[in-house]
Amino acid sequence: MSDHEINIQPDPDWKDILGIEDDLTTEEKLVQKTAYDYSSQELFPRVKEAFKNEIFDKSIINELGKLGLIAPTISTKYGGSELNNVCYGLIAYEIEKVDSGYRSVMSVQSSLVIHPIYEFGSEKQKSEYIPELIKGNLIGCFGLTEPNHGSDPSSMQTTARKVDRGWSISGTKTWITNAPIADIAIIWAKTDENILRGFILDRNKHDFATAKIDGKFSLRTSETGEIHMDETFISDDCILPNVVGLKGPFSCLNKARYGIAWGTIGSAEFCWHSAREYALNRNQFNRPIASNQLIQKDLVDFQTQITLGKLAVLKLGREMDKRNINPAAISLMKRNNCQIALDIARKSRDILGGNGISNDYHIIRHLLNLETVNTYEGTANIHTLILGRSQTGIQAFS
Ligand code: TGC
Ligand code: FAD
Repeated sequence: MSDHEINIQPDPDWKDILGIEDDLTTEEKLVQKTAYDYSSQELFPRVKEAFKNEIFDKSIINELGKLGLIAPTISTKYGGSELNNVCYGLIAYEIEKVDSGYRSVMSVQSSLVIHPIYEFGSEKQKSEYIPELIKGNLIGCFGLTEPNHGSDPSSMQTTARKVDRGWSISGTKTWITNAPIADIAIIWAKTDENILRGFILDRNKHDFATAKIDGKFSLRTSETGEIHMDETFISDDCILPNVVGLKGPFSCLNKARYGIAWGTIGSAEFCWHSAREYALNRNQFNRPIASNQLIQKDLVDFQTQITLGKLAVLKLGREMDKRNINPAAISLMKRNNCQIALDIARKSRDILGGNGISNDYHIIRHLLNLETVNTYEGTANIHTLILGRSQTGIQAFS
């Protein structure tokens, strides 16, 4: 290396070359700092062991609740903070910098459990459940996927049969985040008239079983399971009264997919920064591997993709705060940011060579997690077809 090269320092703004973070309001920066401090000080130190031993520490939900990091957009009437969608995105981004499994837990509780009760629930359901869910005193899960119906939930087999003073629910849901530890489950089922409805099942009141799915090689810090319902009786007041049809679960997915579009940028950014640091400190052929053009190209590709993905998801959040956005725009960002994050994690893993596969360096964990994130909440293919339909008007699913 020449003297000239040694004296050159990285630009101080290399992490955020477009100054995206300058576009955040004081409140947004404060929320981001709270999420960053918690994630780096409380989640990061536990993640290696949690991933290795496939453990979810339930106290994390309480900790998130205490800091106001669950469902921050909900009205103060039910214990929320009435923050905007950008704040919610920034929370997902900071938590997923540590681990997609932890972000998953926050997303499900916020977007897939609290959101449907808030939007579609009765006043009694809202006041009974939302304040406790926001504090993290209750844990919820969202049951849409079934063993034979994942990408196509419209064909689901779970039924809700009308009986005297209530409903009898039968069916199996699978791959359900939080199911084994959930106090309540939002279950989507078809009535005798073949109409999709949402129900709140409560572990204290209703009879249903949740078996844990062990041995995942991805999202090992979050619990996943099945939900079995065999003529589970629930009373009339457990139906979500204010929504009918697939737009119920899909509108919850809009919120969660938006959070994923932010979260995956956090995960990708962790991998980029780690790979850069490693490349600057790792010498081969008597010079840092960062001196090689091939390595620099990867780092520049990471910077470019992350900068564009972050700018676009911030724009999406700002639009969601202003108006009802076309859900295809959310598909665009979920699909894009999952794909770039996966690519960045794979290439960062490569930059770390053999060390890249060690849990000690975290990148392999991010890579394995992102395989799930790219699949759940609509696979990359499904979002491609949603976007294809949006611009051609032609439905290519079947
Ligand atoms: P389609 O005919 O397109 O629509 C049926 C009705 O739903 C409405 N709708 C939406 N409403 C709000 N937001 C959206 N994004 C919506 N998309 C559709 C639509 O307007 C229509 O309403 P109406 O009133 O006219 O009846 O339905 P389709 O059956 O053709 O759906 C096609 C497709 C493939 C897009 C859909 O099935 C799909 O998105 N599949 C992917 C399934 C999926 O994402 N599952 C996720 C399960 S939950 C999960 O993964 C949680 S992971 C949690 C974690 O740990 O983070
Ligand atoms: P399939 O639908 O069988 O798809 C298999 C493959 O075929 C995919 O590559 C897909 O893209 C492709 N494919 C399918 N149809 C088409 C088509 N028309 N054109 C082109 N390609 C197609 N679900 C919940 O309800 N709640 C949860 O909390 C939840 N948490 C999850 C947690 C984890 C760890 C995982 C792994 C999954 C979770 N899921 C959850 C389920 C998840 O949403 C589904 O796995 C996902 O929607 C895909 O469904 P599937 O696995 O049945 O795959």
